Amino acid sequence: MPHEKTYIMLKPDAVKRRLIGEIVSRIEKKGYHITQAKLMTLDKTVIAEHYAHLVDKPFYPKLEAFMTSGPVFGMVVEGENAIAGMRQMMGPTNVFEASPGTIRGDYATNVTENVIHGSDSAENATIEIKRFFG
Ligand code: IDP
Ligand code: MG
Repeated sequence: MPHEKTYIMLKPDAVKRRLIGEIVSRIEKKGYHITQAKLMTLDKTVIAEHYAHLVDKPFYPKLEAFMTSGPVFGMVVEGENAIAGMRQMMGPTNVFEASPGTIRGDYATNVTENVIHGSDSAENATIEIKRFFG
């Protein structure tokens, strides 16, 4: 399995609910390394870039308001097969399909406010790490 870097972001709901420690702990216990991390408050411009595939969706205004509502905790997470491995730990986008044991399955009850973002491909991981860590 390839050694990969992925961009993981704990969304404003996770930060407000003081779940940073608990989720970071799960990522570390899995065996991944957190090699960069920071709290940041995102503006509408960067959210529109990050969610460019969703800007035309009817729920986008709600997503934009949510993602700019407070600080997020961005991380670079590294390890073997880290991109797909983190997506598996996160659970699916739709929280109602997320099994207990996944991060979304354990902590989220809302489709928009679903606690965590993770890159979905190697190409996007590179773009997102550059976007948020330069
Ligand atoms: P992902 O976060 O699992 O990669 P994406 O399709 O990239 O899923 O969607 C980005 C984010 O947009 C989701 O995590 C969620 O916060 C929000 N979102 C996606 N689909 C919906 C929807 O149908 N209704 C409301 N919010 C949505
Ligand atoms: Mg996505």
